[in-house]
Amino acid sequence: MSTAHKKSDAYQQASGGWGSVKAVASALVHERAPVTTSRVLVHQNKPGGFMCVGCSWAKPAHPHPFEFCESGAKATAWDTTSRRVEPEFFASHTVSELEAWHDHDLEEAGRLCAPMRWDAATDRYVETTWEHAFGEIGRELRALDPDSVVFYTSGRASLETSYMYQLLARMYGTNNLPDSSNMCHESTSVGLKEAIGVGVGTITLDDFTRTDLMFFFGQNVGTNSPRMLHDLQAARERGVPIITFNPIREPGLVSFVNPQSPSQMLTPGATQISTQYHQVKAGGDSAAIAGICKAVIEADDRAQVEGGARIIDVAFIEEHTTGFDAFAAYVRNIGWEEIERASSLPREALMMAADEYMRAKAVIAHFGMGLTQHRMGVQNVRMIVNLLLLRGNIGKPGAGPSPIRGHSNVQGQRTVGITEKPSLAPLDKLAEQYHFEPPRHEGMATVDACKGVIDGRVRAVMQLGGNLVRSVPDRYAIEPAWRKLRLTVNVATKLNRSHLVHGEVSYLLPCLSRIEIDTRLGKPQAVSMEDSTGCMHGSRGVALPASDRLLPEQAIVAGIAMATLDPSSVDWEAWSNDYALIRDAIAQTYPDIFHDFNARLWTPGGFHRPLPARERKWQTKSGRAEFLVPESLNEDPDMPERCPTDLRLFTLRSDSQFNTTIYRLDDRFRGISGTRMVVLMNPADIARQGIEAGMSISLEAVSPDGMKRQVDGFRVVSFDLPEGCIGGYFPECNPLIPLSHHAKASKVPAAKSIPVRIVREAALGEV
Ligand SMILES: Nc1nc2c(c(=O)[nH]1)N[C@H]1C(S)=C(S)[C@@H](COP(=O)(O)OP(=O)(O)OC[C@H]3O[C@@H](n4cnc5c(=O)[nH]c(N)nc54)[C@H](O)[C@@H]3O)O[C@H]1N2
Ligand SMILES: Nc1nc2c(c(=O)[nH]1)N[C@H]1C(S)=C(S)[C@@H](COP(=O)(O)OP(=O)(O)OC[C@H]3O[C@@H](n4cnc5c(=O)[nH]c(N)nc54)[C@H](O)[C@@H]3O)O[C@H]1N2
Ligand SMILES: [Mo]
Repeated sequence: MSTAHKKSDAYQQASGGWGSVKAVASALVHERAPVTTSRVLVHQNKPGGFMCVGCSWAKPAHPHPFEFCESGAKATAWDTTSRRVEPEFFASHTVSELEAWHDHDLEEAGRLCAPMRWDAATDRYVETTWEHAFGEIGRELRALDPDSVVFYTSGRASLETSYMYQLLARMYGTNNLPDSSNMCHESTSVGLKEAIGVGVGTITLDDFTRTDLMFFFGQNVGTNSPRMLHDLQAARERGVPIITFNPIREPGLVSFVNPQSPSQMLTPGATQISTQYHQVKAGGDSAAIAGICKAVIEADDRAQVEGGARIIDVAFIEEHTTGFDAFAAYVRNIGWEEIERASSLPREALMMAADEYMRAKAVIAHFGMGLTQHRMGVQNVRMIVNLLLLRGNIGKPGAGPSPIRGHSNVQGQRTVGITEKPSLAPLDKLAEQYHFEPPRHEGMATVDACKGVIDGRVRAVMQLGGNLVRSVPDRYAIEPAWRKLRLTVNVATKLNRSHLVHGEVSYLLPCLSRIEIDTRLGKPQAVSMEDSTGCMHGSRGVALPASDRLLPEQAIVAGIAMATLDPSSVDWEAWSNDYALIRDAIAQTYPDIFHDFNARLWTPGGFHRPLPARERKWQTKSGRAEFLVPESLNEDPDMPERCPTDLRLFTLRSDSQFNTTIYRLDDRFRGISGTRMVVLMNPADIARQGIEAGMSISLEAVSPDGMKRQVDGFRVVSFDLPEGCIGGYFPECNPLIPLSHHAKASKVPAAKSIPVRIVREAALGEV
């Protein structure tokens, strides 16, 4: 399975353990986090406390004494920092001057404290009042065509804020409601919806105790959802095998030391996480899964000939699915050479995975960005469903697809109407509840919004969180276009690049973090979110607000709504002062999911949304679960013939970042320190390119449109990954992704398979 070359300083220990405890402590010290931060951490993910701002992994009904992980603790420390960006900070730095700062330094400057308006005469953000800010934003919005305005949400905002925000956009007149999901698990939302009738995973934490095999495709649990390691560890202790597909041997997927288990901390007792580890080529998952399915179908064919017990679940397939015959014929037909070439895995490895699969009675398939951020991202998700359907692994205890979501409420935002697709929002219901005619035409997803900014159709961008100029593709085209916008409004906690690349009129509106105490008219308020397993949780802040001039997101959305919309049937002001009223409104719009919302808000472990697929009810076009014949096993079938030295770049997160927020330049687990300007390469590729480890190179995108996309100053690092694909960091590599290079159907930028070539510095000099 791929080469065994190991970088000398790569992390050789299990994830978690003392390294993790040390990293938490140093994050607290580094942030000069007040003593209270360590007290704050005790309430993280606890009933009655706050839900972590890190990832969206499930929160158990009976939490561990410290229900947080290294990443979550860093995220908390980052928000509860003692550093402040007061108006004086902006008085002493022009925006042009701040543009020269490193992204890390911008955020590290501290929490934003007061509403600010950009002043063209001095090129500075100057303090303003909330009243003035809402008034001008309202006037600007009223003067614009609603379809030229984009309302972006990064997946952190609560269910309450998100519901208000989509209502504001629709009452204003647009479905332009892209969110971070458009760059993330939208391939899942599209693929699962088509295949099984719900766009989300079907498992809950309870299924972990009943499963007897788990697959892990393209997700880096050790850094991106580490609390899940507890659940994986418990399953491993019951003897449940875990089969992982990932181009890189991620330490968190190899083994784990539980920092909360004294016996594991004091003895060398790491739990082995993956029992099989397959270093699939980036973009090779459809092929790998096709190989496993082929082995299963052929074993079943043999069983029929020999009169043995059937391998596939015949009764389930007959009663619940459609498209099986065509899919079975397809996998019987494809050759192993094609599967091996497209996955970079030998047949024996896939047979080994298939053998384990055929033995297991209840199987969960976890997956992340390694699957969704590809041209064939939706197909990859459908292939997971194909695999599960073969043995009836959906809608029974211990089994099902498990997309591991990113931002802490990204799934919930979609649930309460943040979507550009009118078919996914209950427009009739909204019309009836609020007496207005919602727009019925499709709005812009994130890549459409970016295209709109470039071609001038978009005139204003509101960002409820996020850092779009860094997180989207094609930065070199995006930034100059962004500066031509009429209006940019950023609701944020910390300063980032998107606040500096601004429109003619620009506002920076600082909000409370979910970790902070939110009191309205003397009454403490709580918010809510949905985790990756479809459970809804209440969350109450415990830390003192960073400044007395902050407003909660709910009040900011209400302020903009009141200044923009004609008097409406919504009492925005009442909502912004009592979030229980917003929950009542949500319950009225979505009674199946949110009935008795306020009464159920603090259900231990959250209350679960009904998911028809869990009950084997399929809300698909055919009324059954649907097998799909894949279009192609190649990661990018439309890409014209490539030159043999071209490579496929996949972009990664380090253990010291949260998306565009970079905490530190190190990546402890992968043994990289002091810089993120690296490219991870197989030694054979290094030799083939005629370069050497340690050398500085440039990367150039192989662009379909002939536009030049290049990034410079990347150091070559020899690394254990399959030939033909290379790794680099997000967002440093984003200028290389053409905006058009996205998943078919879901439009998720194909950030895990960017066609690139290496440009040597010498060659650069010659140009
Ligand atoms: N600490 C921390 N936590 C986070 C985040 C963060 O930035 N920092 N971000 C949050 C967000 S928004 C999200 S979406 C999630 C993201 O969490 P993940 O889904 O884990 O996303 P990535 O870190 O982008 O990388 C995914 C993994 O896929 C592998 N991979 C790359 N290409 C392929 C491929 O073609 N096939 C397969 N099988 N594997 C591949 C990579 O080696 C990597 O291990 O994490 C969330 N949690
Ligand atoms: N190349 C490449 N590109 C990618 C990815 C990749 O793997 N590779 N991943 C994609 C994915 S999965 C995602 S989710 C996107 C993320 O893209 P975005 O949503 O654009 O970015 P974030 O970095 O999550 O947003 C960070 C900012 O949010 C603000 N913020 C933090 N907390 C709060 C809060 O409580 N309220 C408000 N209002 N603001 C807050 C802070 O100001 C912070 O600077 O990036 C995508 N881009
Ligand atoms: Mo994400």
